This record gives sequence, structure tokens and C-alpha cells, in this order.
Amino acid sequence: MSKDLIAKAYEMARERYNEIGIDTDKVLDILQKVEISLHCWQTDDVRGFESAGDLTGGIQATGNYPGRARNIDEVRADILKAMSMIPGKHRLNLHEIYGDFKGEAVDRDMVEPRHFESWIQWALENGIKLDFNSTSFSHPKSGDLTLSNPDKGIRDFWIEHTKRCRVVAEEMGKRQGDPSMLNVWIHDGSKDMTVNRMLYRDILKESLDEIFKVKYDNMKDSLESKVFGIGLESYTVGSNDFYIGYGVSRQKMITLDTGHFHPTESIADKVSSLLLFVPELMLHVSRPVRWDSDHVTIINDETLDLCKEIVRCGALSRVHIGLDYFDASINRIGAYVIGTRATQKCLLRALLEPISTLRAYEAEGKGFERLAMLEEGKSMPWGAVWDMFCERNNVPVGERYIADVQKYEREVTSKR
Ligand code: RNT
Ligand code: ZN
Repeated sequence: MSKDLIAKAYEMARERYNEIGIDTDKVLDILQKVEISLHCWQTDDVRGFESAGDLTGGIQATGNYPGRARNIDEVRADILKAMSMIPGKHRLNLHEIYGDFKGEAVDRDMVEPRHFESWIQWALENGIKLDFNSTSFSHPKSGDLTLSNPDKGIRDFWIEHTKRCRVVAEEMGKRQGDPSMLNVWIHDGSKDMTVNRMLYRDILKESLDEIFKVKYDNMKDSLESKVFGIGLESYTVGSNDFYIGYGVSRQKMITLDTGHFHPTESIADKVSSLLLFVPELMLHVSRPVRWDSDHVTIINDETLDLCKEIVRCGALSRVHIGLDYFDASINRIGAYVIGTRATQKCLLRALLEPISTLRAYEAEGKGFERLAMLEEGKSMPWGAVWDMFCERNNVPVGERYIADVQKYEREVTSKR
């Protein structure tokens, strides 16, 4: 599609949206400011740079597509490549196991900001802000229980780890002049029935209170729940109810991973409830297929509904949008491009909704009119607005990024 055609299509779309009271230029200005946190772990199937051991903690990356990033330089190159095909400016979400350990064996309870100094430098040079995650999995002390372990030695090890991760996040936030989000997800749970549901949750509560004793200004804590993990099917210590209770009582952020709920549960519906009681939310936008499969995010009803809820709640500044999937069966850079752009497209469609008209219909009890408007919104020319967004951001329009991903594969990832 030529520049001329993109501009013409946009003009027509702009007029059409204008008819329903939407200013597409204003919408694009809003979308421009939304930073999505790209998860570093799609580059290398959640391996990190600490050990060559197996991925544990009840999560799994399936597939063996060639070209996985093998070291810090390759992760950085892949992230920059992916970002070059995504409109707007975005963040990078690092896990602790992606530290720049320079060959040193740095155990999890020894991590310091200096292990992330080169990341901070790199991020500043590239205008990318960093978010952070403690890492409970893939470690000899991971077992089935970490922060909720009755064994004080193991528990203290993970408490120390998480405390140190907060220090690292604080340093990231300070240096980038914007708070770094520290997500805490632990896999703790049990494969078979437990007769101690209360015990482990009580211990987790105590551990978290200990971890959060120090207050920081440049980082924010967020807690991610889960239904179950592989090999931990019968019980998850950090369940949704647990973290909502904890988050509300301690005013901590809650992370909603779209793959961490029962398959028919609406994640979109949680946004308004939670935002009335917790300060902010973080999202791990994913695509669960039958279970928490971590497929690449696409435009589907779930992602669309979630984005619509954020916009309808006027909560773009209170919801930190991150991605979380690890598909090792397709080109990994392409996976970032598809997933991030899909999330942005859903946000765009949400922003193009004639919300005041819809709300007026609702207030007047005009159910037919509301439904008609919602239905018609689906076939409005949002694609032309999206193309213009890509064009203005100097990134490939439409499917053109396929050729770019293929070129990078030919020249770089296929040689790994
Ligand atoms: C696992 C959680 C968690 C992880 C990352 C790697 O089910 O979703 O967020 O995916 O920490
Ligand atoms: Zn997640």
C-alpha cells in the first residue's frame, strides 16, 4: 500500500469516525503514549543467563524453533529488532535471571543493582524503561514452596532474593526517572491434596510483610496470582483470593495474567472491581488455549474486552500493560511483533468507541440502540487508523513486517 493510499484511507476513516463523534487524531495521540512492557523471556524460552538447567516452577515453553537468543547481546539485539516493528515507545520487563553476571556465579540471594548496570545503561541509551521480576523458578531451592516454605532456611533465602529484587527495581526506577514495576510471581503450590492450605498462605503473608517492610519511591510492587501450575495442580498458595486480600489490605498492585484464571472467567470484568480497592493494576496479556498455554497474544474477544474495560474505566494511567507468553514454536521476534501490535490494536479499537453515545443510550434505557452501536463499531474502519499510526511511527504497515522478520531470520537468528 502506497503512502498516498494509506493517507486516503485514513482520511475516509477519520470522516467516518467523526460522524460518530470520535476524533481519530486525538485517539492516536493517546495511543502514542501507551507504553507496553515487553517480556524479555520470549527471546529465549525463559532460560535466562544463570544456569543451563531446566525451566521449572510449573511453566513450560514448548517448541524448538531455531534461533533462540543465547546470551545478553542476542536478547538485546532481538528486543531492539522487535521494537523497530512496533509503533510507539515501549518498556522491557526483565526477570532476575537475565542479569549481566559476567560469568560470576551469583546466587539469587546475592543479586545487586550492579548486575543490572549494563541493562540500565543499554535501556537509557535506547530510551527504553525497565520493569523487573523476582525469579522463584529454575533453581535448586525452587522446589514446590519458596516464600511459603515452612523451612526457615529456604524461606529466608527467597525473602532475601525478593528484597534484593526490590532494590534492583528501585535503582532502575531512579535512573530512568519513572517507577519500575516489580512483579512477584511465585510458583508455590502442591501437586496433590494438601491438608495445610491455611498454613502455607499464612507463611506467605508473613514473608511478604517482611519483604515489603522497606518503602521505596522509584519502584512499585505487584503481585501475580495463578490457578495452577504443571505439577502443582491441586493447590496454589498465591491464589487470586489470596493476593486480592493481600493487595487490598497492603495497598499493593495486582497483576492480572490473562492465562491465570478459569477458562471462561472474564478478566476484563475484574478491572473495575479491583481499581476501586487497589491503587494500580499490572497486566500480563497472554493467550491461554485450553489452559495457561502462553500462546502469542492476538486480537480476540478477551483481549478486546480487557482493553475496552481499561478505556471505559478511564484507567489507562492506572493499568500497566505488559505481555507474557513464550512460544518456542514460531519465529520468536515475530511473536513479539504480533502480540504487541495486537494489544495496541485492541487498545485502538477501545479508544475509538463512542463511549458518550453508548452511555447516553444506556442511561435512557435504550438497549437496542446501545447494542446496535456496539455491533456497528466492529466493522468501522479502524484498520485504516491503525495503518496511519504505523505510518506516522515509521514502522511497517500491515503485513510488511513479515519480510523484515524473515530478513532478520536469514541474516541473524538462523545462524545461531
Ligand atoms: C507464570 C507467570 C509468570 C511467568 C514469568 C516468566 O505462570 O505468568 O508471570 O510467566 O514470570
Ligand atoms: Zn504472567
